[in-house]
Amino acid sequence: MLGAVTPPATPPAPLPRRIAHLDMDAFFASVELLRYPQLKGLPVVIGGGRRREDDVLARLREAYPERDWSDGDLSRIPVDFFPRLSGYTGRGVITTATYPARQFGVGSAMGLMKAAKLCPQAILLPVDFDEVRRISRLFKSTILEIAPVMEDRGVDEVYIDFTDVPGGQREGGRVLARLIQKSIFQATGITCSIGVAPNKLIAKMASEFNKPNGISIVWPEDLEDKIWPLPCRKVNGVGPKADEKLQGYGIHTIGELAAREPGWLIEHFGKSYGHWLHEVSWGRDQRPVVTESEPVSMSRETTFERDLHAVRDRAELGAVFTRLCEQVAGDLNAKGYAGKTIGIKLRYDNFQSVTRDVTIETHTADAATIRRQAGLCLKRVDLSRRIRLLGVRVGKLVKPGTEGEEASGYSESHSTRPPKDKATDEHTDLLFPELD
Ligand code: DCP
Ligand code: MG
Repeated sequence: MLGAVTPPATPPAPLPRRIAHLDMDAFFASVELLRYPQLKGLPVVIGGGRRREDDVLARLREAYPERDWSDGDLSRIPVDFFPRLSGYTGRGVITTATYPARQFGVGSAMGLMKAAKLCPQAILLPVDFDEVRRISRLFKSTILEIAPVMEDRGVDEVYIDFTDVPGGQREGGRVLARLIQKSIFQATGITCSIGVAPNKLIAKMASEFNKPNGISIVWPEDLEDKIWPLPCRKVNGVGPKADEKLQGYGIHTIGELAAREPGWLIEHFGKSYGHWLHEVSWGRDQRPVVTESEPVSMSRETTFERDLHAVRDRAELGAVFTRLCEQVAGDLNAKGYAGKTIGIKLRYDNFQSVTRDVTIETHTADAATIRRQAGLCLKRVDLSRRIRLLGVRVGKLVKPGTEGEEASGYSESHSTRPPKDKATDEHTDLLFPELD
């Protein structure tokens, strides 16, 4: 017999990557249902402006002056008392809709007037950004107590690396996903959906498979069955333009994309995008879950109920402009940032957009300074046309105290309507009356 042999020390094999994507269900609408639980199960759409006070309560006090309605009474407001979509006129669009409303075919980015035709009985409520932010922070901190590697992807979604978290490998991540879902519901009262997959790319698609309040587990071997039948547009990174071009070549699904030679894709879509299309169609994505990202800019913008004119609507426009500057300053101060580049964005009645910006000597988070610089930017654009949208942005951000390092990450913006068109920068450089 040979003596006992000590096996050579080999490091344990790394666990297979399990990445989760979590997305809150009908987020802005769900936040409203916390305040008004009597609306659960009903079609509710969010859109048409920002909450200033509690509008419903104010109307209630007017209608029933003899009763003493207080904030605690919100959940007792009769359903009949809420504003309906029926008869809506204006240009608002839907920010989001509850699942019962979606059954009528209404959803994100649809005009409220069109939605009113499809579902006139839907209840229309404004967004409460403060509450949305509060719940957003709450659900993210709930996750961090359970799984420390989390990437913030915006107000209602995150990636979480399950790989090394206890329970993160059990049933492919289902056990941990269930725990997180339950904990978020206990903390916030809102449901979410989670996809767990070998990487971010597939996890992002998977979180949509079982919405609302669902969990989907995707294994590498599910590529053919679960991913290839999906339209190319489901890939995060294939936008409407790329999709149109793919369709032009008869490529409608991810499977059809995977069937193309990488060389062909590179020839038609360029080296980098073509190669990327090939990789994603085969479900490959090595991007890590990045735990910290810093905003590069903060902005606020608003679309007017009616197009405004710089001279004729000077007072109104001036007030909105000042307010936007104050809001951006508020956002900066709330998060402890200051910025050096101050810019404006305008969209004219013909949907053409222009942007202008200026970089100043020292970083600022001061509303009056932002207002002054943004006002100078405004002098550099054509103000003879009617204006549909106005926005203010502060960029080149730093966190005072964390010396010099400029942030390199995402842009944080708040819009009272979904953004989308890309700004075009024309240099008209005309001098027009100052707005004040
Ligand atoms: N949102 C917005 N403008 C958009 C899209 C979304 O202001 N163009 C807001 C409203 C949503 C929230 O962001 O409530 C989250 O966006 P989602 O796309 O995740 O949509 P929901 O959470 O509302 O619905 P779902 O259940 O499909 O995730
Ligand atoms: Mg969501």
